[in-house]
Amino acid sequence: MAVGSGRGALIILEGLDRSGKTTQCKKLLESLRSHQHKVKLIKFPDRTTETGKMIDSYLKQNMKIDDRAIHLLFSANRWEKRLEMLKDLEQGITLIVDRYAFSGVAFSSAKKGLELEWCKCPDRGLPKPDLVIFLNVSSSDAASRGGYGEERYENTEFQKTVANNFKRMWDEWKVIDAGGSIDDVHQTILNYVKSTMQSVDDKPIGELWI
Ligand code: FDM
Repeated sequence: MAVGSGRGALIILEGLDRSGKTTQCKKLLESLRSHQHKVKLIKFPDRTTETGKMIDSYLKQNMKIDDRAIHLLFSANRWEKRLEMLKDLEQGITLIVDRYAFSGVAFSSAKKGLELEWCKCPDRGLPKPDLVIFLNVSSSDAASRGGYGEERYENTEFQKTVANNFKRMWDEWKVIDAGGSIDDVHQTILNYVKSTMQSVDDKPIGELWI
């Protein structure tokens, strides 16, 4: 593959907590970098910005926020990165993104009274991924991988509902069995990512859910 031709690809990794998503994002970054690809890793929520600090406080259970208001904050946390993401992609930098709007929808719509369609609205128009990889692990396996921490949402019942919500969106994704070895999962991801990077070329960047 020619390095540096065309725009970068927008690659999203999604999955339940403890699906190995963060490990796989890092391995993917290292592997692409070692082959001289221009690539960056970003993560949502980005806890460093002003919205991110509120989200962090909410997740650590230090602050109560209305369910819809926190949903909008998670979305704002993505919108504030939009221009930077578009600029990077146009400059040929591939972005690996650890969680995106799909987490936003899957987690929020696991709460009472929040419809999936309502949850999608605030993220409509964000840069559209060229590839979404979902690391699939059963919620009980995920819970047994080192156990959950203290953060909000880290319990088996809630994660089961989240898993079902992800399934309602995953028709166009690459769903990978995350139960395999770290290296096998990495190879599978790498193959999908490389073919996506070759295919984006100069195709315009789409808009999510439009
Ligand atoms: N989460 C993440 C949401 O509820 N909405 C979102 O839009 C995003 C991006 O925040 F439980 C949830 C998912 C997870 C928590 O994620 C923090 P990390 O990956 O553990 O930081």
